[in-house]
Amino acid sequence: MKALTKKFLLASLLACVVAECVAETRPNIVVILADDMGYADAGFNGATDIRTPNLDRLAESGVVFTSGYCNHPFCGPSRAALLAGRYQHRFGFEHNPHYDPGNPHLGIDPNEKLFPARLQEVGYTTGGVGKWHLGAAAPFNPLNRGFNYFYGFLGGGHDYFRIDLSAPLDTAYLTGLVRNNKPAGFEGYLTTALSRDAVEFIERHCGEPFFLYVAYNAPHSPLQAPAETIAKYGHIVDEKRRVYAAMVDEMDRGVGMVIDSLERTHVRDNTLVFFLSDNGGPQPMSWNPNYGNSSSNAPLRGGKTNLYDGGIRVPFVASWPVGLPAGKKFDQPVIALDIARTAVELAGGDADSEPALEGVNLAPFLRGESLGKPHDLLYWRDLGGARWAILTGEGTKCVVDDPRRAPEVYHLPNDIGETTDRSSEVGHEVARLRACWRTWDAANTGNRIVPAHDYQRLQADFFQSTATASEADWHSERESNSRH
Ligand SMILES: [Ca+2]
Repeated sequence: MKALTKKFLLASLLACVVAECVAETRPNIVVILADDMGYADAGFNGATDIRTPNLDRLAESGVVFTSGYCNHPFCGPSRAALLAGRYQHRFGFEHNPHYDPGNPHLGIDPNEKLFPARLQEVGYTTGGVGKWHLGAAAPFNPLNRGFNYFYGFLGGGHDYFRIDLSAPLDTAYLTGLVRNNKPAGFEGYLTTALSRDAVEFIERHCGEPFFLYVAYNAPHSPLQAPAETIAKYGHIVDEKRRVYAAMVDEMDRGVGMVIDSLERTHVRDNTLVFFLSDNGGPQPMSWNPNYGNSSSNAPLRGGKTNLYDGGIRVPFVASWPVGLPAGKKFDQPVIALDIARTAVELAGGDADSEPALEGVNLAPFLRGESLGKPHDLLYWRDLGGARWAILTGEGTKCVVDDPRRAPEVYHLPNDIGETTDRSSEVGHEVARLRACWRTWDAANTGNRIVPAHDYQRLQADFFQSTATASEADWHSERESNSRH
């Protein structure tokens, strides 16, 4: 037995030596996604009433994107673009899918190769933790779409303290969690449980190149946080914001757990960590003054669902100690789908096989090796193109947020709050940018995701009217047959 142990130790030692000789130079990749977090609600973006020491530590160790954008002003489509590395309209993902594990047609196009699958091809072990929201049936399951491991929930959100398996199936926020497709639960506060699982993934895979997607549902509604954390924010008068602050605080603590585990396992220096929100913070609306989570997007205009910057410009950081400068701000526009190309190219993977990734590898720009700007033009689309926006690399933005209104033009570097519409002065610019947007849109396809509320209505219509009619037909046919 002793001899065997010695043999084992010797083999382990040799394995370590060999591993040292062929030291991995490709970075590990960690993408941490917040949900509905306001642009102004991180310390590195100026928050003073909410404390985010771990996000700030991450920001100080890397690059803060002051003009970092997500691809859509709400959850599902934004995540689809992030993971596909392509504009989500290329494959018809323009709405939030309703949670329906029995519907194999409601989710991200099976022909899209998500970027973790491209990392798997070059030897990365890939894990996902948290919110999925890209379809709940088998064709859309993370394990079938490039992830070796997934722990979390497949719908668009979750209660932070409980699971209720007796709740109706479409009550996605109370579903059980899954770990590699097996039923799972969570202990305590969900954000912490997800963070703990992310840490365990890192501890299991720190000896090999890995990719980890930590998709928090925080600080998305429901507004729930541990009482003791809410108590830390007694200085915030607004009760909703007090809870929201505690949710951000808990998420920040989770980010700290993830960073600490990278340090503890000695892989922090060669791990590229992205942090961003999937869309801007939701704000009260004239027709729904209670809407929102009391987030702040200041000084941006609007919030979640808007194509003004409050809906799409988000807290956004990249940190890779051995590969990127530290303590830098990058002001030129970048977008969430850049993450996929950056990760795949740094991993030595294939970013160009069809469907090719559309983003830009940001690393050379952040190191100052590539001069100029990463993007000439960025695009957004909603409601099949009735709402749209286009942004130039210089920060001129043309936007139709309300389909009933004419395109507006803002120059963001000197009007970050989109207060002064310059469209009447620069009519030629409106025409040019609209033409550019149409050229981009020509390669898009129609939306294939039935919006959640429409989906419920269609189901209700089907069962309440169509089914009643078919039942009547069935019985009348039976009666008629029995008479013959
Ligand atoms: Ca969201």
